[in-house]
Amino acid sequence: MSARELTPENLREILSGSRVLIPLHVAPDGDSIGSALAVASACRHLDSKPTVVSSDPVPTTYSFLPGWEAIRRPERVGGQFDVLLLLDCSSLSRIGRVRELVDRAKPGERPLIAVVDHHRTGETVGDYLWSDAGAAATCEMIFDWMIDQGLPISGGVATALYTGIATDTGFYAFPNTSAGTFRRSAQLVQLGARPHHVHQKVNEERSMAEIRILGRALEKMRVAAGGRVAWTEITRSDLTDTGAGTDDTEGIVNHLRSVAGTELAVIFVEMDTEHTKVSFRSREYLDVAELARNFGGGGHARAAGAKMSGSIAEVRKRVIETGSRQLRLREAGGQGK
Ligand SMILES: [Mn+2]
Repeated sequence: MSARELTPENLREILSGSRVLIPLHVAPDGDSIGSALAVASACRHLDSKPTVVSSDPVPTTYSFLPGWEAIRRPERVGGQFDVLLLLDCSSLSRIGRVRELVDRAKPGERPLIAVVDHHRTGETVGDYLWSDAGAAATCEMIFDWMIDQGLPISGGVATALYTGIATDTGFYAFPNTSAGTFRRSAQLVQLGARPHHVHQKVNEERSMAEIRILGRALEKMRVAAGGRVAWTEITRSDLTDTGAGTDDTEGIVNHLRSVAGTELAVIFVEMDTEHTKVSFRSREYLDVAELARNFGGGGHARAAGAKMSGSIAEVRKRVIETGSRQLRLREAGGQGK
């Protein structure tokens, strides 16, 4: 089944008067949360009933966003839905346990699935798809849609959209940052987003545990492929020792990439004895979305991830070997630096 193109008018029409289920993706980030809260607000102006739901705990970092407290866990959501709106992801495997809410719908009562995403992935589900790999964030797409459709953007919604754009661009530092990113952000500031406030909340209110796990990860950092690969690993005992949770490990990988000479940075986080979470970053030329797809994951060219089966030691061996090989191939191809 191939999805039909989702136009701004379609999206309005689909949402209007509907019961809309809006899942965050697993390991929700600022873009996932920001876009979901903005669409939920738009839904209220379209006489529809939105439910924002998250399979994973929603990071408290984002609790300053209005509507954060209303995000529900799947076990607290019941009833029927007319529409399932996937934001910032395009496959049911990315919404964790929310999938069960969709799967249990009786035949004929299956919700319509619409997708709004800026990731480059081969695999997509849905009846309607709006995909724009050129957008820096899903929040950029939602902002454009709300403006196009004349939907009101309150100060709270502007803050949510601004936060998604700021976090997905590394606060306007990643290569996806464009003039359009700044233009939209400027409009969002005029509508009430406060850049300093968002930066403080997202980047300057870390817990002691988060700083301790960062220290542990940096201490354990190793290099491979003559220094072009930097990697580290976090085991369950590292988490226990520092009092950190797995969401405290988000962002550590960016520190690894900052080492001069590094093209590929990788962090391995032990979920349990048989599952390992892997995050990838690259600096200039290695397509880590492609690398992550080898392991069942995905993402962007410079930032991607995968959840893999296998002990941390097995996964590390496979990933470092494949990553180093892809780096060599890329460089032998003459398209390197
Ligand atoms: Mn995003």
